[in-house]
Amino acid sequence: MSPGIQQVEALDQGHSVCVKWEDGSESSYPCVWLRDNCQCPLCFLPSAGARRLLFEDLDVNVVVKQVALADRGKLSITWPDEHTSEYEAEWLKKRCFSEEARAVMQADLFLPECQYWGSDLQLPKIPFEEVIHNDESAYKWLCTLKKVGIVLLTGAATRQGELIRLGHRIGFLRLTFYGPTWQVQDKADANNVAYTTGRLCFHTDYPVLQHPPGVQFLHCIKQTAAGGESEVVDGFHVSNKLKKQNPEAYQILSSTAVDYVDVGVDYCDFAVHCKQRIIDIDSRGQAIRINYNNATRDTVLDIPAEKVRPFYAALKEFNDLLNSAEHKFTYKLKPGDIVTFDNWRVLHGRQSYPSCSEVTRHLEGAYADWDVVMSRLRLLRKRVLSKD
Ligand code: OGA
Ligand code: NM2
Ligand code: ZN
Ligand code: ZN
Repeated sequence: MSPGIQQVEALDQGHSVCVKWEDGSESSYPCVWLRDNCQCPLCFLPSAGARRLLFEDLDVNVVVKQVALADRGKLSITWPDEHTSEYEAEWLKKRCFSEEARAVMQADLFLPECQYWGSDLQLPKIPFEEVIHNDESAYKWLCTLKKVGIVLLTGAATRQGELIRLGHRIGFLRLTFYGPTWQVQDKADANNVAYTTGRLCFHTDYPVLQHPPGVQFLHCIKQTAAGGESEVVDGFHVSNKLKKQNPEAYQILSSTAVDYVDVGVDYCDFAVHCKQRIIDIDSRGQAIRINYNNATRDTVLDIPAEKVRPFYAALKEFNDLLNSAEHKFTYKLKPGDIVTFDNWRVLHGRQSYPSCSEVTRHLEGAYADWDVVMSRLRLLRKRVLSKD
């Protein structure tokens, strides 16, 4: 239970309102924000949870005419044009502008907690059918996927279509040029290196798309006896290491726009080009997305000739760190396993396997966007936590 309001007063010549809470703390709210967020039916459409008020109709210099503590402990404001607004204590408390309160709210919305790992990874495992049928299991799956970046779902049927079911569980899958789901197997005239028996070095999928898929699912339907092992590495952990050990390489990889290309035919014909920084960073210099697939990195390299060797040297440093025994985790998918991972964070690869006239290895793959996955996670959290 959050504390009630004890007292309210206008401050700053009516430009802000100070709320004194029953627990002794205080919060100050700028009036322009209060007017902008009036919850009355003229200003807010509850059925959409959205603002009706037009920005044109907001006076950004607005001051209060009168503030009062209304019935049931609400903040009540009368504005100079006689419009009135009421704000509930709990609603205000959550939106307090203090640094601590904002940090709590942001953590609650975006779950930024990140557990780094290396070769010591304890691969989290959950039975697939539990995730499909049980909300607690699905919630645990998505929380772990967000925090650790990888979860193995076990015991799925060894036929195509299980990822479609998983897609329905979260909402919907991300359609790409390779189809709603796609079959990873050795193919004649392969339109992607993934569709051969060759080794795939550490990569993230689809950096050629402006908004690469956030989450990837790989369902093992058939596994070869020899070879075909999977490898994963925590790209955020390795990026942090690179930043410490070789700041210059980190600077180059986080600032150079690299061209990617993918031209061919699959779900439909495509000619996709995009520029991405291999280590995408936020305003604090922290890695937020790895965009690295050596196979689709374009032959076109849009940097001055004198920057080419330093770029390759930087990429070599990163690639070596990814492949160090300390960082990579190796495992082999069994039929019925579905590996689910953060394609913005975790780089994956596979060992080569013998080519054969018949199909000896078959994975079905699919993508989802983080928006859809996080949306389902928040809804499951609400349902699961309101049960107890
Ligand atoms: C892919 C891929 C992994 C595997 O299809 O992009 O990384 O184990 N496949 O075949
Ligand atoms: N597949 C597996 O970036 C890529 O080309 C990743 C995508 C073919 C859907 C491979
Ligand atoms: Zn209003
Ligand atoms: Zn891949």
